[in-house]
Amino acid sequence: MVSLTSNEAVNAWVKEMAALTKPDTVVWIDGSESQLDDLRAQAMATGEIVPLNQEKLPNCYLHRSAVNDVARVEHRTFICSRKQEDAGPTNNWRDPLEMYAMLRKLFDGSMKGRAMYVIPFSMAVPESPFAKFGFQLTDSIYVVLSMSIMTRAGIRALKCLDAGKNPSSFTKALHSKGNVDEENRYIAQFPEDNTIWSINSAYGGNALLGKKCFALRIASCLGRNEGWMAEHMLILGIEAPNGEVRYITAAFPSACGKTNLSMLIPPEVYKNKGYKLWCLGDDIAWLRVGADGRLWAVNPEAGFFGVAPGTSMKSNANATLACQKNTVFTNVVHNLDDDTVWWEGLDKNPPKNALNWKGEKWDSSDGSVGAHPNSRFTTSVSQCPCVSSEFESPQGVPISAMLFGGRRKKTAPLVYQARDWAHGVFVASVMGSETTYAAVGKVGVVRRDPMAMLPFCGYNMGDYFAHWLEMGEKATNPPKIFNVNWFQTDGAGKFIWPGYGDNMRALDWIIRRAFGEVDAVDSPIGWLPKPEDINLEGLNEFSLDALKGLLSVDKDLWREEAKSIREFYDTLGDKLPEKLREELATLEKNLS
Ligand code: OXD
Ligand code: MN
Repeated sequence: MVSLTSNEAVNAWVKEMAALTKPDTVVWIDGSESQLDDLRAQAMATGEIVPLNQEKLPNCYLHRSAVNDVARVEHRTFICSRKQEDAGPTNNWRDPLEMYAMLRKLFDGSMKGRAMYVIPFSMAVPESPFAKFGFQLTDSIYVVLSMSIMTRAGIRALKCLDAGKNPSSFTKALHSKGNVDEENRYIAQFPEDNTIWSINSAYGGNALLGKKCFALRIASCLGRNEGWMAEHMLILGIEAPNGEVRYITAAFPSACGKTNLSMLIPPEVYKNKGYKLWCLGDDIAWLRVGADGRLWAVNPEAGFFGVAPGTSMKSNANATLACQKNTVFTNVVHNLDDDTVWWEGLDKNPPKNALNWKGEKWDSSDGSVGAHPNSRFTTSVSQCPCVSSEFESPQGVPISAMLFGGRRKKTAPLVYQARDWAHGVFVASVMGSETTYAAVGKVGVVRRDPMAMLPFCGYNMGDYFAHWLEMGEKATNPPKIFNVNWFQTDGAGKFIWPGYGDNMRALDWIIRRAFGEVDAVDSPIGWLPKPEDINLEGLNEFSLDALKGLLSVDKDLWREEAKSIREFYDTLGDKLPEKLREELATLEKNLS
């Protein structure tokens, strides 16, 4: 097919990549439903996607990935900057020339017998000043269908790039599923070339290159150079009964409930008073300083790539309702009785006549799981019942508070506020989460995951912290920074805080605090709420004493914490900003 653009830089690159990968045909994706329908028909014919019950789940499909290709592969993900120190100690690094040379061999002829799809896409609304454009080349229809949900793909993006100030500036994202060979799987980012090469995986985070590879790893580098930020954050609007909406972001490591918090349904007492919550995004935020000195955020994505297991009408009704149509499910259970889908935690009735995520006959009687723990739904943000009216707003929304946090059985209180921006950067930079059985390795040890960006920061972590500190200088009215922890447990290992919708009670304090409408008490680690300022109305089984426990600071545990923070900082070398060392020294002094 002929190119959809006269943009010479784009055409020359597509031609070069086609000469390397040698597809039978090159197909440009225009973003039309009719073209996507054709592709779905082709993918159904080969079994790449399976149609679901079109009455119960209109335009929904099931895809099964290769059994060896079910998750992001951090150990095979590389930052290929010319200097190793620019990738820093937290990233795998390869010399770009060596990496290109090695990958060229793998890409050589990798698309033979297949079509190469050229997907023009925009991260953020294409007309927005935040927008960044890219092209993904791929030999996977699943990837085309998913990218069409997750990004603004097609002619609209192409036209905005071509009409813009810099039509030769775009991200070059090359993807081939190759033969899905684990041993030769590479996810390589070349920040200095605005380029991503990914081969031998067709799984979301490795293959939908607009997401982690572009909107976080490459974008974090663009943001550093251009003075903005790309962060692993949800964006949420909290509407008060008077109609005023205040916006927050929250960064938690994977598997700590970002998607659930971004679509939270407030408890009855709040609903009855007229509070409403509006979702703008569940995973990524791009932030810029506005003319008013505040930080403004957009979600660069157009879709959710959410974890299915545990998602239900009880835990997250909004996500469950969002994926009732126009959704691609990956690696969930296929209920053969009515061609619907199921996963652990959806309800208590696993289907009897079903296929598990591998496509094997399955009925749960042997105790095995049916859906892969990392199975996913890919669906449009616009289908979320609580989508914000500002979701498509080109300038984004002004952020009043930023939340950080992980899973901590003890140590971290339910919520506390950093004293100022630099202290907030410190708190975020040492954010930790206890590992769970979901990941290989020792369970219950604290993994430091600065700003939840450990696997996603495209450059040296020390430079990244310095960029955060600079952004706080540029913003005259930056958001207030808070740390939250929903996961403290009692002696029996049971969660103390009810979590889910009741997290609204902490958000309520945070948002009032961000506007100076409520007091706080100083402590060695930052400002804590007065227990009586957290609204417990309607929470009958939860006592003020329990809340007091959740808001206490155990100095012994924190002295241990400070030691572990020092060890972590020592791994970052001399790029660690002096300001953060001072913040650590202040914490140590406060605890002595
Ligand atoms: C994700 C992740 O898939 O953080 O969003 O792993
Ligand atoms: Mn994520």
